[in-house]
Amino acid sequence: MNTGDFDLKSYLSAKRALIDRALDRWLPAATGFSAPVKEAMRYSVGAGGKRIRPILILAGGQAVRANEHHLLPAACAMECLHTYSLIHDDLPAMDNDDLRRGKPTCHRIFGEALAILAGDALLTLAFELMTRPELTSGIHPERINRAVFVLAKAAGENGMVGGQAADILNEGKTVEPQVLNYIHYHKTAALLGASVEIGAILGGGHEEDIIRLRRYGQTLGLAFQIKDDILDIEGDQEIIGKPIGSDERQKKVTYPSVFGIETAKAKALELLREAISLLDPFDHEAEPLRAIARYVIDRKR
Ligand code: GRG
Repeated sequence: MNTGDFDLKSYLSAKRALIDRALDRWLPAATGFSAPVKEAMRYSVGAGGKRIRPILILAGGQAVRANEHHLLPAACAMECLHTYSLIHDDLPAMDNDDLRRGKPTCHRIFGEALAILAGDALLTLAFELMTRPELTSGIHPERINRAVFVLAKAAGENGMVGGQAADILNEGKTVEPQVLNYIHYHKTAALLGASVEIGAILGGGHEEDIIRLRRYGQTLGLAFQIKDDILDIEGDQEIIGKPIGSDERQKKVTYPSVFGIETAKAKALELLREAISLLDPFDHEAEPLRAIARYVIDRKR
């Protein structure tokens, strides 16, 4: 069922506020002998960002009628893990970027060593939040175990790290479409897919719902990355918060570079339709996921 009158703007701002408050509560205070690393963690997490992955955890859970309190630690864990990947991606050894989320990158403010450590600490904090006893009481241990497995697999060499490695190794090369698909699915879609799936797992969803929501998340994730490639060509630098044209400068493999911009736009729309149709068996509880799918394609940043 698609009511079409879902107020996504209010939904997103309410969920962002909820997630931001929880992140502030669970990120370590910048005190003690390692204070600067904690300050760097807080700086990068607090630099803004759409919070799309944690919101997908909440929305994936809502589709299976979850108790939202059970999902909040995992939502924050996902944002910590995502922020680690951005900090490391910006390092001189990788993209060597000066700006992220409209602000100087972590290593530009805190130096390379602390930026690496802040990324490492955010990655490990993610798994701590997923399993911290006082945050997980009320969730069946098997569900926690499964959610941690999904997160680890999507983040590691089977997922985002594998995609990032293939991306770096293929810079400047002419690649087959299968390589492009590998990069996009692993670098981006894995974590977005895992977000929806983790929401469904921790929310107590049935097996067929979990599988369907995972497929929705992966399809949406691929659309998200193609839209990201398009924004890097046609987006507004002020709105995006970093210079456009960086993919071309770094000779990255992207959908527009392999297939052309019009085919890339058509592909993104096709994926949007596919993602929304995967939600057909769900009723109004999946309305946020439907609206988020449309937002992913319409977004300006
Ligand atoms: C360093 C292991 C490692 C991985 C890096 C996230 C990533 C993988 C690279 C960043 C470069 C990039 C364009 C990746 C594709 C995924 C993506 C679009 C990330 C940006 O995510 P958004 O748009 O960012 O959700 P915000 O700032 O809104 O959170």
